[in-house]
Amino acid sequence: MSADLVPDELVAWVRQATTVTVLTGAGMSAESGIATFRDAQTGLWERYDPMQIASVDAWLSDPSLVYGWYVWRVAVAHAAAPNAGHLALADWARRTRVRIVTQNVDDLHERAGNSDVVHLHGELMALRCSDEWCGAPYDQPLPIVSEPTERVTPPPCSVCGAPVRPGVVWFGEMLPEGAMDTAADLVLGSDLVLVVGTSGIVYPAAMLPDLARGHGVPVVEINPEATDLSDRVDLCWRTTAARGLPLLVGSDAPAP
Ligand code: BJW
Ligand code: ZN
Repeated sequence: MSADLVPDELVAWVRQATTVTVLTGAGMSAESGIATFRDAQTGLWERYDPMQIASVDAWLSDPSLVYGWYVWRVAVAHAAAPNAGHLALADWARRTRVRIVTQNVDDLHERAGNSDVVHLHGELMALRCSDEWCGAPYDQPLPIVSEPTERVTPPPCSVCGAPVRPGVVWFGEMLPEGAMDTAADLVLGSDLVLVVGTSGIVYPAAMLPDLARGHGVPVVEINPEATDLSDRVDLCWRTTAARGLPLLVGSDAPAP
């Protein structure tokens, strides 16, 4: 199947669909220069053990290493721009009901112009107090960090003095309240679900394609590589987000 030709079956689904949900993962932002988690060589997790850094245990045992890594990632995300895939989804949303459910903690969908975005794993820019009873947001300027391993002592919360933490969801933590229920409702209320740039190994997000299919909603994977989900979708299109999505959205464009 050609990466530059939208599969016929997908064109038909896209043209018939009035409501689409797009589930995105790190591969969605790869062509914006934000490294994925698990891709060989480029993945952050080739250099750092994810369980060590993106985890509650790491936060508790070495908060300045964890905080410094996230401050660095905030700067990387700030410097990045939405790619052609993000822009195509925003364009599509101007004429079709397109809702985004993302595992990404960057804000590239919003910056591309999508307002209907559910963040399952939190948001990089939404730092907050680590005391769960306080949870006050933190909006002070962040220090400049040029290396991912530079340590930064988390500042104290201005309300209760507890350390400020990244606004993301680590393994073993609950997803933001209501996020999974909203995502499930969106998927079940769709005529088509696209799964873009995720390895499909992190739950409960990886349940959403199964939920859709179980209710007869066609699910299409857009990813240059096979994933854990590939055998559980209706169609796999082996292309990248920035190449495939503009072609797909173009196939649904109104006649001139
Ligand atoms: C391209 C491309 C291009 C490359 N174009 N594509 C049920 C069963 C089994 C386990 C569990 C379960 N329920 C819960 C668990 C435990 C755990 C879990 O899933 N573990 C698995 C590892 C087994 N889940 C949790 O703990 C979750 N919490 C929870 O369930 O709470 C309830 C609970 C609490 C306590 C006890 C029990 C239950 C929380 C999960 C939080 C995940 N957090 C992270 C870090 C976020 C912060 C941060 O950014 O630092 O989220 S981990 C990391 O993985 C991040 C991502 O959002 C997530 C998914 O990764 P993603 O997006 O798929 O990226 P990659 O790198 O894996 O894949 C990239 C893909 O892109 C590849 O396929 C490439 O081919 C492709 N690609 N270029 C398109 N240009
Ligand atoms: Zn506080």
